[in-house]
Amino acid sequence: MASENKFKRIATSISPLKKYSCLALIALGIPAAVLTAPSGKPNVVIILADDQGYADVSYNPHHPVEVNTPNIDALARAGVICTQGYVSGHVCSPTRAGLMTGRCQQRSGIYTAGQGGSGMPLEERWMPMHLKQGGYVCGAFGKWHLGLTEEYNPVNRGFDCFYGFMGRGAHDYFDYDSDSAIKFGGSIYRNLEVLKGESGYLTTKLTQEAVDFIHREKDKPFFAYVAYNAVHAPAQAPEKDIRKFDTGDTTRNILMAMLYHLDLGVGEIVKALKDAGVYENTLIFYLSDNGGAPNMHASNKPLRGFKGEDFEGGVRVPFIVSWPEKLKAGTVCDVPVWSIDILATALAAAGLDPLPDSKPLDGKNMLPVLSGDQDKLHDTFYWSSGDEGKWAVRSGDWKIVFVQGKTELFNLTEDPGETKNILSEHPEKAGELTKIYNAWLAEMPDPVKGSKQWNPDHQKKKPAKKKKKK
Ligand SMILES: [Ca+2]
Repeated sequence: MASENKFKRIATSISPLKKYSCLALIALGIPAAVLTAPSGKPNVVIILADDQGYADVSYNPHHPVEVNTPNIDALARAGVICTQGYVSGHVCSPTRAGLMTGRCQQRSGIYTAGQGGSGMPLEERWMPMHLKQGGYVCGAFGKWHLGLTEEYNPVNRGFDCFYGFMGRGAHDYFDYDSDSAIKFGGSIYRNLEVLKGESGYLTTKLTQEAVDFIHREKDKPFFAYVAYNAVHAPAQAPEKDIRKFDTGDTTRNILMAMLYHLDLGVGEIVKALKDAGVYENTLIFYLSDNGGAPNMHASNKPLRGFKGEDFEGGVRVPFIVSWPEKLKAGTVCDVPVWSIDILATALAAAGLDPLPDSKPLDGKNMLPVLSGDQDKLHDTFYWSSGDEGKWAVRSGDWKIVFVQGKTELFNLTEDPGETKNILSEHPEKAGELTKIYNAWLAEMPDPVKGSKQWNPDHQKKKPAKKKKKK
């Protein structure tokens, strides 16, 4: 794939010895990931951006000229760029539900943002609960979007501390008290307490809270979940930063100023890890929760579509994994992985099993593919927003995308931009993928809420199969 070759050239120019050393180790039968002796359980940091476009990061060779993310690029150079890193949802809340449970969020009855935002089932085992077996101190910062009321607060779901907002997708970046009615993000909390009179640019504030946590907990293994609402709408940034950009598009200028602060935050978090002396043994994941949003004039080049769609632009995102003590810097991983693998990967890195009473994970440990020891992780990837009428399946090079009655089929290796619908040339492949989807869907429960929107006869009627024939 041309785009990935470009990624590869960038990474190779950064670390020309990486490929040689990895191949040499494999030839000797030594997995690269066991090169260095562990120095205790790694810290785990997830930096989750919101609605960041695939090309709105300057390590991507397709990035528009105005995009400049030196700190995210530095993190990429220090670790592994996953060129085919997916999220399990095409909007905010479903991806977060899958990330926190390591399972397809549909298994928790969450297909849409409204369902996840109303509260993920409490019986699920959440990522911090698993990590606490290993003595991890767990902090959540930023956007939650997995339930509005106290029982869903992160401190009641396994986290030891929380600074951020519980509510729906958006939050004002300057006026923290503007939305106490929870029309969107709601109040700012510290743990269970609603804060009043907080001030400052919210992205900067979240960074500071995460940095304070790292310094405070540096002597223990810790898990920091830093879920920025940047660069989600509303389009707001300090005026002086907006003026740095002159794209001819006011919204895009603001987006770039928001991205500037997000990138600064990544730099501050990495600096805090280094200052605290824990950077080398910290496993950092950087990704966006879904593709770039059209209303923010994001760029997902060269991919098709945006947030809210199952085309690649909606679900393939900037995705970096860094663990200096274990993973070679300057590596590119073209093996498809997805966000629900993060939990299994963190547990494997920590030498922990999932909690004995948790349901089976769908995610898998990514470390063997990140280190080059393994060239495949999953046979199939699924996306479904239930009765919103959108679903997709990727299996190998093939991907089928169904949108409200229209089916398209692509070969992603030949056509990563999903420009050519080859359904009529390969009807048997479309049938095969539809069958795979229907079998998967039949395993999934009804949604947690919004049953009126759900077709109660979906399994009996098999709408996906019927619609395929149109
Ligand atoms: Ca989002």
